Amino acid sequence: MKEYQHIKYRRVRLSTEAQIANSEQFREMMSTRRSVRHFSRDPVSKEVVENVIMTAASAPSGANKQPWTFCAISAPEMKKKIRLGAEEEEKLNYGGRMSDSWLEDLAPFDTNWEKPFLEDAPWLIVVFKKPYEESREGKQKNYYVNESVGLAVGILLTAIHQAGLVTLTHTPSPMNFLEKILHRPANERAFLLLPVGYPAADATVPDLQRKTREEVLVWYE
Ligand code: IYR
Repeated sequence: MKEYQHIKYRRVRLSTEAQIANSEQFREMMSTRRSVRHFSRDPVSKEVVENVIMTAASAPSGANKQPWTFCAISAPEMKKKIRLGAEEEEKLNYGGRMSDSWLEDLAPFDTNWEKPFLEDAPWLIVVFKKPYEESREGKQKNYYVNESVGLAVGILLTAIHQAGLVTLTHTPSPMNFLEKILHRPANERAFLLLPVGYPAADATVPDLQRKTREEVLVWYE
């Protein structure tokens, strides 16, 4: 068995007061995150997009395989293709592929098959998962792929919000049209599509409530 080196890891220890202050401030900041479906066409710097993606790519993953690829798209003709591909699927979803109870659950969000945000947002980030790696030795399976890529996307949402931007976790279904449009290799499967930008001047969000502490948190002290 090959020998692997470990390196020292240290963090500055914060006082309890500083931990409370930091976590409160971060909680407050994150409490203003909302999924947004109405985007401004104002541009967003490529540097910001690179920073939020590389922050996402710092996520932990099964056996550190980092089984993800992030495609960042600003080319208008590509965004148009993606919009048309998504709308084609969504027409079928809203036209009968989704159950009545599903459509009822979606009613508060006022969604339909039309996805103008896929052209309005200055950037689309398409996240791909890699169930396996392909090398000369053959296929090597990755581990906990959905969990790993889900963690990376959680960090991506956080980084986008912290940068003062908005996004939407959009899952046109099925999503395989994205693999074709973006010419992804055989070992990549579309995981999530995120428009990124500023909210439109007249953007609204549904009046939803987050679950309370009593509903989501159980202590065992
Ligand atoms: N994919 C469709 C429907 C949809 C499904 C869920 I679950 C949502 O939370 C929101 C929408 C669409 O994007 O409209």
